[in-house]
Amino acid sequence: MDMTLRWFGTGYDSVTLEQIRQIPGVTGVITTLYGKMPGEVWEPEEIAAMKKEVEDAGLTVKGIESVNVHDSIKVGTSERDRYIENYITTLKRLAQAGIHMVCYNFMPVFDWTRTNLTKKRTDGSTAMAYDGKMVEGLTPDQMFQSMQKKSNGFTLPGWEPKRLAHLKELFQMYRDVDEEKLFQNLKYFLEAIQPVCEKYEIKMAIHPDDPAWSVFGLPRIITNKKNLLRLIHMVDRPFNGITLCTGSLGSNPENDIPDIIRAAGGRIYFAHLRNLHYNGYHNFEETAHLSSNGSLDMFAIVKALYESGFDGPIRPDHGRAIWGEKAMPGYGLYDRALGAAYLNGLWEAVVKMSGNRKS
Ligand code: DNO
Repeated sequence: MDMTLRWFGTGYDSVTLEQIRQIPGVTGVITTLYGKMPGEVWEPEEIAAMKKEVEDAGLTVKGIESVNVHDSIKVGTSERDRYIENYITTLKRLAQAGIHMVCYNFMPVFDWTRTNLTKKRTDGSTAMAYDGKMVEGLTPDQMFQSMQKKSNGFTLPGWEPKRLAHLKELFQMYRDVDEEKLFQNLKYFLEAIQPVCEKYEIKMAIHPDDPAWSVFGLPRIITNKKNLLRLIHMVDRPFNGITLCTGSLGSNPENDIPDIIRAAGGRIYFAHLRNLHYNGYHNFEETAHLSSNGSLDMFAIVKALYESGFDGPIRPDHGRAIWGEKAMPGYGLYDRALGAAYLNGLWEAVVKMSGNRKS
């Protein structure tokens, strides 16, 4: 297991590589070329520069989050083959630079979605929250505006203003896409890229939909155990894998995360670990990482990961805003560093309890 932190790159992130390096047990970052639009080809020089910057700071690039998938691939338009070719070119170039794990998602239009980015918690910190009732009263554009307004001036991952400026067209594109069609388009994409992933040993790790249900009537498919198993089996090849995001899957209390980990049969290549508290139906708020702070049993999750043989990168996911830090919501330094320390402690405990002295 490699403990990592997500880093958006100089100019995009308030956290520096030097700070990340001082978090005990963190040896690498998960990063991206944040300015790239979905569908754009990544140039070898840009990849090399990103890698060099990370390595010069004494860290390693453990994977990419994300190489975003162009909407034409998700919708299945006549342009998709061209964009799949671009995607393949980027994958090859990443592998040639020594990067072998890529996280992506297949969510239509919106990536992760929250109705409040600064909900006050009882300890005075703020955290991100979702209330399904509020979504009912919003238009997609209002949702976009409210996410943008509360983002402390940062561009949130998956919420590229340039792409979302065309919200109407985007919704129009998806009008005939239901869950079944989306699954078929995902299959088409994975079948096209898997030969390249095998040749270059690139682990693809799909990110679950966050929250794990349909928003604004758009289909969402990476939401539960049944659909995750469908994804694995419909393109049953070793480099077709999963990002286990406990906060996304955990948004639905019916998802038993340790059970999902065991069912995934070693196809989890990346893990986002965080906790949340259920407030009711389609209503939750993020918490500190500790089990006692939220509704998820983080010990059981880490134990299941270890016992399933997981050996990929883990990153502490969204943190609260604490100690007056001004950062991208969910991605400040302090609470994620606390999360990394806690998760490292859990990992050490499960390793030693298993009788294996090496962590
Ligand atoms: C939000 C993130 C997502 C995630 C993408 C992966 O904080 O978890 O934006 O990176 O969905 O493609």
